[in-house]
Formats: sequence, structure tokens, C-alpha cells
Amino acid sequence: MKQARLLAYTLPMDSGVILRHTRLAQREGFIVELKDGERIGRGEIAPLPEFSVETSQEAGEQAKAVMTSWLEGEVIGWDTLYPSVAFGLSMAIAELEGELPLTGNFLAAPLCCGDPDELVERLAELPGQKVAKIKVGMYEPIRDGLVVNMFLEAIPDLWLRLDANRQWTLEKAKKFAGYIAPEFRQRIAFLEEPCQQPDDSLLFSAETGIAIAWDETVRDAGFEPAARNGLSAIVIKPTLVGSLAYVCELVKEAKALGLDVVISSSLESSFGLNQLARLSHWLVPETIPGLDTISLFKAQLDTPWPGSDLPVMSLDSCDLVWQQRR
Ligand code: OSB
Ligand code: MG
Repeated sequence: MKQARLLAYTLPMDSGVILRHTRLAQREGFIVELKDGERIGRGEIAPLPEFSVETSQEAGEQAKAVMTSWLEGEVIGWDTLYPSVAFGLSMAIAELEGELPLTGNFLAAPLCCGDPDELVERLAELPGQKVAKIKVGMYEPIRDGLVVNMFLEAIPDLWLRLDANRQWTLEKAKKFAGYIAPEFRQRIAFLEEPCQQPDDSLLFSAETGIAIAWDETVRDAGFEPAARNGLSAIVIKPTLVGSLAYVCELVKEAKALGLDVVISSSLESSFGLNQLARLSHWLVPETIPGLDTISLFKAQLDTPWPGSDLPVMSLDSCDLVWQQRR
């Protein structure tokens, strides 16, 4: 017997500066659960406001239709689905089939959302390589430049990932770089999307010697990984990108080009974050993922995130919005 269920969750959170125009006080999403005989697999479908093209309601409707196809044994047209639906359902199937290994990489790069003192404390607790991520592009380039330079000067074994989310013109981006001492620039592992235009980001890298990474560009229509001077990594947010098969293909192509791949969060619940940590360890064991987002929540879901003391909500307390057997 096969069974499919769709559960809806609402978790209290504060999205802080991750979403630049909305302050999300609640995260809404779905857990999809597929059973086939004794086997069970779950995945999370959680479109992210401001980032996803689909709304939560659209994702829920589509998920029900695709679960019906799965129950009937029909072929699923993964490329035609919303990214969050394709990812959540393909993860549930992968788990059901026993394809997703259990070991996870939970050493997320600490995310600093403005308070330098807090980052210093968190870095002190990190074993091994010190890698942190700082959001830039929110304030004047001079402020970001001074903060980044201060960190690199104060902590000589620190590597930084920076993220400007396409907030700068080429001129502003170069102004930022002007405050970073040239000898520190190679300890910026990459700066994600400094400029509004990807071509300007490449010019920025050529002119400043600071490596860049694609994040938003990975989601641009027709994107295909390509080696470019100054490009060191691509960031993959599976919930915004699509099915597990598509994510695997992107990883394979990027690695073949010598690019680093960072599996990153789209503010999934602790359930989804755990699966992303497993996915990251499976596909890119050599790279620290960008999954330090549990502290934006006020509660976890089902699977606790290692080291988090937040209360855990069980799947039983979710709303059962749909179920069917076959
Ligand atoms: O700007 O990269 C972003 C999370 C949700 C939406 C957008 C972003 C993020 C993150 C996740 O920054 C954390 C990370 O990538 O390290
Ligand atoms: Mg980013």
C-alpha cells in the first residue's frame, strides 16, 4: 500500500536582515510524507517570500497534484514544477529509496548579521578552519569595508564569505574594496553577487582581486555553470533551485569546472536544514555549507539542529492538510 500526506507547519521566527524588505515573524511551509509498504520518506516544501516565485498556497496545490501522480505510479515531470515542490518531493522520494546518506555536515559557517562582537565569540567556539559569513550591502560601503577589514586584521586565520545580494553598483562595490587592505583580500573566500549586473561583478573581481560567487545568478533563466576569471564558487539553495536530480547535475558540472559548491539554506525549518546538511555532506563533503539559520527561529520542527536549545515541535502538531492512499 502507498500513502501520501501533506502536513503544514507554522514556526515563529525573526528573519532579521536576511529578507531585506519583509520582516518574517512566522515561517510557513509543508512537510510531504510518502509511504510505500514499510518504507517512508519525508521532504520539506517551503517557498521563501521575496525569493521564491511560487506562494505557499500554489506550492501546496501543486504538491497535492504531484503526490497523486506518485500514488498512481506516473512519471513526474520535475522540470515543470515549482522549485520548492520539486526539491521537497524529490528529497522525500530519495529518502524513501534510501538514497540520501544519514551523515550530515553540521559545521555551518557562522552568519554575522551586523554585530561584530557576537561573531568573535562564535568563532572562538569553532573547531578547525575559521570560516564566517557576513552580509554586506545594507549600509554605506565604507562601513562594510571597515568592518570586514577589521575582522581580517584582528583574526589572522579567518576566512570570510561575504554576501551583497546584488545591492551595489560597480562604483560602490569598488569603494567597498578600497577599504580592504590588499594583503587581506585573498582571505575573502568569495563575495556573493556584489553588483546588480553579473558582468559588473566579474569586472569588480578583475579590478580588485576579490573572488566572487554566484547565488542569485544560479536562479537566472538559462543558467549553466561556466568558469569565469575571479569566480570561485556557486551557492545552491535547493528550495529555490529545484529537484534533487537538477541539484546533483549542477554540482557535478560546477565541480568539473573547478568551482566550489556551497549548499545553502532558504530558511527551512530544522527538519529541512538537517536534510540539507546531509545533502551537503553527500555531494560536497569538502565544503562547509551555508546553513547557519536556525537561530533566526524560535522553535524547531521534528529533527533538532545539533547544538540548538530551541523547543522542538513534533510533526504530530502540524496540520494534516491532505492525505490519500492507493
Ligand atoms: O542572501 O544568501 C542569501 C538565506 C535565505 C535567502 C537568501 C540568503 C540566505 C542566506 C543563507 O544567506 C545563509 C548562507 O547562505 O550562509
Ligand atoms: Mg546569497
